[in-house]
Parts: sequence; C-alpha cells; structure tokens
Amino acid sequence: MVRQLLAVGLAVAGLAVSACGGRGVGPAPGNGVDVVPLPQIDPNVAIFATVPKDTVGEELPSEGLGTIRSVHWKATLGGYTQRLYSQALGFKPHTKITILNLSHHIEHTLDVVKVIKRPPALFPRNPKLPKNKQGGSILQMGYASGILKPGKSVTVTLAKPGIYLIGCAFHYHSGMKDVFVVEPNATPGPQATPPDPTSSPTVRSSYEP
Ligand SMILES: [Cu+2]
Repeated sequence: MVRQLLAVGLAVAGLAVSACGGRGVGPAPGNGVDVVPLPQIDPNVAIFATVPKDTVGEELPSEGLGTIRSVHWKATLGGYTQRLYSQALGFKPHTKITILNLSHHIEHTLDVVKVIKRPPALFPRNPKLPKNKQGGSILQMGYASGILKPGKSVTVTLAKPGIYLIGCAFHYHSGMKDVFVVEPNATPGPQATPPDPTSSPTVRSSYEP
C-alpha cells in the first residue's frame, strides 16, 4: 500500500507533501530538533511534526511507536518517545515537560509506577495506576497525569534527579511502560524500529546500538 506522507513543520513555515512508504520516512531526528508523529486524521496519511523540545509523545506501541527490548534496562519499553519511536526518556532536572497524546482516538495517561536506583527496570506485575490526575505538578512517586484525550497535552515539572518507571493506567499491560531518567546529562535512549503492521501487537523487532 502506498501511503502519502504529509510532513508538517511547526517550526518551519509551509507544508511539504511527498508520496512514499510509511511512517519511518519523515524528517529525520537530529540537530537538536525532535520529530514525533501526530495523531492520524486519515488512515492513509501519516503526519509528522517538529515539536518543541522537552515534549514526551505517547501512544499504543501497536499504533506505530513500537517497542524496544533494552539491554541496558533489561526490560521491554514502549509507548513513550522524545523522537519518532518508543525509547527510554531523558531530561535534565527542573525541566518543564509537555506530555502529548499522539493517538487519534485512544486516551492515555503517564503515571509514575516506581522509583529505582539503577538497572534493571523491574516493572511490578500489577501496579495500581490512577486514571485521574494526582500528585500535583511535579513528576515524582504518586504522580499521575490524568486522562489525556487524543491530541491533548499536559505539563509537569521534573524535580529530583532519579530513575522513574512510568506507565499508562489504561495500557500498562499492552506495552505502555517506560523508563524516565532525570539527571543533568540524561538523553533519550535508542529508539525502537517501526512496528510491522502485519504482526501481532506484542514485542516488535528493535535495535540498540
Ligand atoms: Cu495508554
């Protein structure tokens, strides 16, 4: 199937349209500019946007973000990104971040599941993850973003350096669990590869240099 790709540059005036084969063919991440897919308005059109720095995009791994088996964290991560596909997240302390729901019709949350000191990222089997907002405006143990409707966002400030395990209250068991590193030199982890649309929405092929 040939998909049309509509590249939307929020930071760049104008639109560029190109015909080609899928979600992976967007503006390349890099140069300090992160690129994430936006909610689809048409199943044949994938939209990419240059979003401001300090944004976390979230959607179901099976919607397009994929999952990555992280050797470093000894865990399968998915559903959250700072670029194009699922990856571990990294920000400096005191950053005010925006959590953006990339889905076109599914609600998500970002909840802190646990705080750890070092790998491995051992995700609890059945954590209690609140759907409603709680924990104020600082990302810490007990924080829950509240329900984010498709395309909607919420901001939260990072405070204490640390390693936070996060998850979606609706889709923790569908692979929306991730590692969030808050420290002075934290950077996003390697990205997953795009999911294969013909395979079942479990663990996708991934890479980690
Ligand atoms: Cu979710």
